[in-house]
Amino acid sequence: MVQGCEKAVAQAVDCRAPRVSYRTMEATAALAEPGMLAVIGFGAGQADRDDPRWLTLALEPFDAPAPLECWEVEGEVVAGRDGAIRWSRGGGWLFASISLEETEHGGVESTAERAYRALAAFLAQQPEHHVLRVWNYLTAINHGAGDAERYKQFCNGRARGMGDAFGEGFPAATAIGHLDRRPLLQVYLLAGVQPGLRVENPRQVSAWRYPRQYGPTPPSFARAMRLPGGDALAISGTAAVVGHASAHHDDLLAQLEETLANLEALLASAGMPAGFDTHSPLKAYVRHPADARVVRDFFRQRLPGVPALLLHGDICRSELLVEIDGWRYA
Ligand code: 3EB
Repeated sequence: MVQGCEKAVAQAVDCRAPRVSYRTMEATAALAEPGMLAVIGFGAGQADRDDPRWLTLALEPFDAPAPLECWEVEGEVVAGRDGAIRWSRGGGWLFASISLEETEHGGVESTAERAYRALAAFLAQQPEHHVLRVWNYLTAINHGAGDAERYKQFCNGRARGMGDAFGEGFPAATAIGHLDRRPLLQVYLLAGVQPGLRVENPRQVSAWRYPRQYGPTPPSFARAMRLPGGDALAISGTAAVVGHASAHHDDLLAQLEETLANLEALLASAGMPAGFDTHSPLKAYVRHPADARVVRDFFRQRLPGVPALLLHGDICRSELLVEIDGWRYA
């Protein structure tokens, strides 16, 4: 196993980025496919499984049946557990996930710190220790006023837990509220044997430079990450934020257009081909279920052919109605 990783290090420039796709199939069949690094299921309808490559997220999909998200790599995949962390590796890439109940760790801030400390300690031991992309899903993200809002507490704990493992700069990220009643924090990530290239959006203030009004700890993420090898862009959660301000309060269509403008600016800034295609899977997190139809129509009209997964989720600022993240392959 270690030998395989060293080989991956030597060949990393040629490493093909994991390919992410949405597929309607059985989890057992997906997990049996060669090179399957991770399979993600959405919503309460998904059963738990022993396989560390399997992750069920507490985000309800608007589609039935919902597809699975599949991450495929070139090369042999091995998987295991390390304490609360479930991991898999293959082809120079590492998938790691951790799900913690807040009730066992004393609130969202200390749970976030715990989760990131555990991930950082684990990553420090791995050849694939360059964190490229992180997803965070937490309960009741907008609950609480001012600095006591749970998202802001999450940002405090995340920053404290990150430590040196994230010292080379922040990864691309998403942070979304799920509606499961359990106070559950789910964090998962993609890391690699080589660092990626951080990308910022010229239309937006970098999140780590947000002014104080957004909380005591600015959010720790890059707007996007070009994966080592250059053939894939991991796009962070992107919303109708211009400069540092939320645009178009209470106007869903205007927020969608602004979000798309942000996504296009990000592609240009990353040196990726313009536009999204049939291999560029995107997720839309939609705050109000009644808005899902409008979001679906927007994708059909403005992003035709793009695989889109719509999930019920709360965006980290209560005035934002929708957020989009995903992948663009060169
Ligand atoms: C924004 O632009 C919207 O805290 O990890 C987007 C992506 C957002 C990631 C995070 C937050 C995060 O600020 C919110």
